[in-house]
Amino acid sequence: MSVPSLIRLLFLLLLALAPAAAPAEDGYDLWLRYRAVEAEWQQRYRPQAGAIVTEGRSPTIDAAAAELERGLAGLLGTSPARAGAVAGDGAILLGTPRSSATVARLDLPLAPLGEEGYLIRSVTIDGRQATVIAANGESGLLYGAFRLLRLIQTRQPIDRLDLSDRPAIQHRLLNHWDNLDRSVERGYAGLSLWDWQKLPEYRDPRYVDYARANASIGINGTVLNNVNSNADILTAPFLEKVAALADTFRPYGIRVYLSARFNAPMAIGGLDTADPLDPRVRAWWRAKADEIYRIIPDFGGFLVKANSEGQPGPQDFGRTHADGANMLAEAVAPHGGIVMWRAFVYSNEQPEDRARQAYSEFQPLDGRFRDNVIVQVKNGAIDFQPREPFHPLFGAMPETPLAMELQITKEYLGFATHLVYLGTMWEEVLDADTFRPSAGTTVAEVIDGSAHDYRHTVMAGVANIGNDRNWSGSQFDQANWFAYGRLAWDPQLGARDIAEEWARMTWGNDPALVAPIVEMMMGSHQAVVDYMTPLGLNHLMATGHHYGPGPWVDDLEREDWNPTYFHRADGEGIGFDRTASGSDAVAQYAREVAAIFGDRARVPDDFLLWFHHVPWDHRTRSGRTVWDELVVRYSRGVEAVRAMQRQWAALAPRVDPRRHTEVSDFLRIQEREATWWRDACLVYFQSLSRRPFPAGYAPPAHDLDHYRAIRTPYAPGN
Ligand code: GCW
Repeated sequence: MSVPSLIRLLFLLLLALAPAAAPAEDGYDLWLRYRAVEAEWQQRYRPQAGAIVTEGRSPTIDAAAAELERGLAGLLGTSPARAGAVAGDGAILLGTPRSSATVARLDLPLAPLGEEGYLIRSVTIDGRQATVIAANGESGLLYGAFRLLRLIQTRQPIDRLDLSDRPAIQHRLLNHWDNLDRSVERGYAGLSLWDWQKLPEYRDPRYVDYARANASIGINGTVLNNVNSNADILTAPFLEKVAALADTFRPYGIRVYLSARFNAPMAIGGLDTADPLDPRVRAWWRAKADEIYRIIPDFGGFLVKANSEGQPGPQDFGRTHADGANMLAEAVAPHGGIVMWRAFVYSNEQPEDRARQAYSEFQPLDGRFRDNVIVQVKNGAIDFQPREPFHPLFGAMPETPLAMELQITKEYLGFATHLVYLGTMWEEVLDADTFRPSAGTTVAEVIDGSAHDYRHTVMAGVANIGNDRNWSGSQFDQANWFAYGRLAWDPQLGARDIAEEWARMTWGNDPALVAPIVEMMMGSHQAVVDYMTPLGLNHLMATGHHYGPGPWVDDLEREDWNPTYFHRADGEGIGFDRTASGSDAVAQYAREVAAIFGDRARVPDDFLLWFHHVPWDHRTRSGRTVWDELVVRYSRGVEAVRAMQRQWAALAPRVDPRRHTEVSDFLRIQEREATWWRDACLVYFQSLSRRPFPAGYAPPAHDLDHYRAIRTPYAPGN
């Protein structure tokens, strides 16, 4: 052997002996990282992880067992054997009373758990100590398996367990705004995961990881295509592709749904009308539904955006939203399907305040929908703005199940680069008191059906998922996917608890890591509101792509697309008067709520300019004038981002370098953009208020023309 090859050999030998460096993490594993627990926890957990016992088999039982195998192997470094019977101490028994005679024999209190709930208990089986994960339905086993893993991932004891859980909402769905060419409307995480061109033959293994991630947080349905939909998805070749995805997701308890284009009978069916009362149109949809259910027997149903932003709908034929929804509902009813009909409608011909239009259109239709129709309402009345008061429809349609639609993807909240945890925003809406029918009836209770005894309950989240390695476009945006799933399962959960759970699973359990991460997350939504749209301002974004500030824009074709429509600032004051002296949108809320929002002295500062037009010198609750308060809040928002930068920098020794660097770099983008937002908005508003900057606050670096001249034509997601 030559000397150089000897040196090489020695070098390789040394390398092999060096302690193995952990592979660079890129975020692909999400919150399912399953990195090894600390030695003392290994000691505690291992006795409970002797074997994984399943008496019966099925794709879902196998998926649950495989996840336990994978998780325990990573977390505990053991590979518990899969067994068909409890043979020694430490078994994890997984089964329904149907799949497992042992589970049936244990006679556990499963009745209150429904089909998807689960129970986990430390038990003794024939003298052997075991942990049983039991459920009525197999998806409950999957949820129970993920729960057990989560206990370990967050370092909770598992030796004396007695817990159970069930979802509060039946249909916990992702809505993908994915187009058939793989572009994603409002998507900031790469292309669509669905590789239509290679389906149905090629099933990207990533589809399974997608399903695992969703199952781990309880999501049980996915609408595959954009609500601005293309009728081609309903043609036979595409339905075969959809069926392949449905087959892949089924073991994970996930059903597929499709967005249906209302005029599909014309676009792909050769009819000359899509009138929902025309018998030929009804027959076409019934046949289409039959065709879908033949190949996807558990197809979930349709989601529809109709007569909204140019989409076709029943009003094109002189019919109502109820006529349109009921026709589709009739088509899927024999198969057990549902129709989710979106209430996001507004029309330019209507001089009515845009915030009022959905309520005006839908509230009078209460009780006119078939019983498998759910009306899907965004969390606020305008459009996923950084902060909106809860939508007045919640509580106002007792005879019609209402779904809540949240936007996980951050169209109006800094895209994927800004660190913004949405859990707190969603919690704020879910906890809001509708006062309908009486005080204490929260939005969450409307959505989970308890307030009005809804027959169907649905939560929908517009997905932030694409084919980026980290799935969501940034490490921290994964938290929003996670939080959405957890809240859809249980809308009463606290945003802080969810953040902590996610932080532990995603970054590690070191308290010196968890505490600052949770703190960053908990303050991040208020920060973005402050530097973009404080005090109840909204829709100040630049045109089309909604990236960056454009509060001066006043020349768009529709009045209610212009930021100036929403802020109404002039030399005298600022804000949209939605009280009785203005559009009276407050009257759409319960009397008690209207009394608060409609009163300048009682409305929270966070919603002041949403409901009121006030003079620049109006005193906010802080004691400062509205102008000074704007300056303070915009500046505070930027400062909050800088504080996050410092907090994150201090965590460098505790976080793997690749993910740490990515987050640091994104925070730099956020700091630059937050500053841009603050400066552009303040320079613009000052050109109207003509007030000086309060002491201690420096005026922006440039003049208004500078900010107005900034163009960003290639912003993603448009
Ligand atoms: O927020 C707006 C978006 C549109 C979207 C629409 C909707 C899918 O800018 O991109 O279209 O809402 O929710 O229908």
